[in-house]
Amino acid sequence: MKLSSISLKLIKAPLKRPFKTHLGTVSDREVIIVEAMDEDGLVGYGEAVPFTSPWYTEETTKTCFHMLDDFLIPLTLASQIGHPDELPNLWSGIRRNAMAKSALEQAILDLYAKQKGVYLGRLFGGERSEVAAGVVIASNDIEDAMRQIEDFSGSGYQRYKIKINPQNDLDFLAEIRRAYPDIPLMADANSAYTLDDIPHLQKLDDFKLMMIEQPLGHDDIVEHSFLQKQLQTPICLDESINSFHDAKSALSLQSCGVINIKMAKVGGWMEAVRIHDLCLGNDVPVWCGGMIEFGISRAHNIALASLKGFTIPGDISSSSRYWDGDIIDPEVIVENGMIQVPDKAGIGFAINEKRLKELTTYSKLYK
Ligand code: OSB
Ligand code: MG
Repeated sequence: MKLSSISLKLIKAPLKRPFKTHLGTVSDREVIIVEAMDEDGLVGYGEAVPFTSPWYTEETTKTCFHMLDDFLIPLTLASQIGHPDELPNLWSGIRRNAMAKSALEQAILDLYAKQKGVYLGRLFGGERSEVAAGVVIASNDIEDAMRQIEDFSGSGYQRYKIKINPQNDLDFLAEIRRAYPDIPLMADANSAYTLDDIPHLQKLDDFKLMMIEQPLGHDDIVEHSFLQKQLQTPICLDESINSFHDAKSALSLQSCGVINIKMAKVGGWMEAVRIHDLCLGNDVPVWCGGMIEFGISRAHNIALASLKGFTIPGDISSSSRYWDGDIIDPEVIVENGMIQVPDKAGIGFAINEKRLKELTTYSKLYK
């Protein structure tokens, strides 16, 4: 395929409201936009979504920029690849750094799909014309959380995910169930519990949760297998799934009933699709996780969620959930709990160049 230059842009914007978990608070979001250009003026877009500190993954905005700047981009520009399929092999000498790889792979795949004139989701077998939307409530105040659920319900979200920890879980869930006995509800613990909490976690079985996400250690697969056998509520793994290999281990050990696939965290489209295919073949449902993302990442997620195995509404919410003005045009809109899957070439959304420029704090071009 033709690839003539690549650019990186650092962009930054405040969140409409702070995103709070027991691990900390996110109030401002900084990501790296990757642009892959060809000689005909086509541009493919990717978005690298680590945080500015390593609270959720070991990668940060700075390490990610460094990996792209010093290793991934020079290596990729120096070797004229024939097809994006060659990227995993080309980058195999660079260990981990999944988010850096994912963003560059996204940009190159978007460019490739635009060169072919085909929608990116279709390139990987995606068939859905719309995807079900879910939303995350991340607050440490129950009244604020209840207000958010009320606000979001206007868009008809098909799944609500509430951040929990051992201090607030019973109060939060009881209050939500009192007001909304039947809404599709799940809880994300972000590793707030240990195996000592089994009797406490068993109490959560009463709340009819769709699943509990990542109750135990962020890098654990074995203890979750033990815990799953003591809980009725299915476990969903998020932090523990960083590769196809992790997913295979989790399925063999029956550590979970559901997997949250985050393309960024597993190193990009190709690894995400391998995990999807594995889960589909084993009747394990998957959903598309979120990273408090801007529109380019959202567009890639919508394309991924158009694949057959994504049967549970994920973390893909409207652009306006987090932003006063997203960088894509049109923005992602949730109506009656659904998001329309575009059918234009590549990611299927245009870039809002004006907004992108407003948010850009630094940029660098590579030829
Ligand atoms: O654990 O799923 C998580 C956001 C940032 C880091 C970790 C997580 C999340 C979310 C998704 O919960 C929020 C979203 O993108 O809407
Ligand atoms: Mg999670």
